[in-house]
Amino acid sequence: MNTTGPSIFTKIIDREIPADIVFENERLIAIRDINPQAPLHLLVVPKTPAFANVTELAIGDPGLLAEVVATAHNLATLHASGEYRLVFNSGESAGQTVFHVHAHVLAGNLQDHTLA
Ligand code: IU
Repeated sequence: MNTTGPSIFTKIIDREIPADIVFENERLIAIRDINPQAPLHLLVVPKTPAFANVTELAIGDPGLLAEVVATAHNLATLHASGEYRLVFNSGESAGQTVFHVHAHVLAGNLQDHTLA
């Protein structure tokens, strides 16, 4: 649970700060990462702030996690070849900086890239 006020993603969902939004429905939003680590680097973000990381999401709403994965596939197909890497940083020591669950969707010539 987020106890430090609205996350950067909630502010994007609420249109309080700008983002390049590539997909949105009632439950999810997808944006281009402002600091791309691959030719295609999207973030798929559940709108609810209830889950800080993928473990909480998997336990609390597995259907929503499945929707994140399906959306990642659809967007990688629309914006790249359809092949993609899905990354969930979980915890500060793993590189997580925003504690509102989000999937990194990376695509395009990733052979030389380390994990995002
Ligand atoms: P992380 O897994 O919590 O480290 O991912 C957070 C991502 O959010 C990171 O890749 C940032 O570049 C990205 N991001 C963004 O796309 N737009 C923003 O306004 C901010 C961060 I702040």
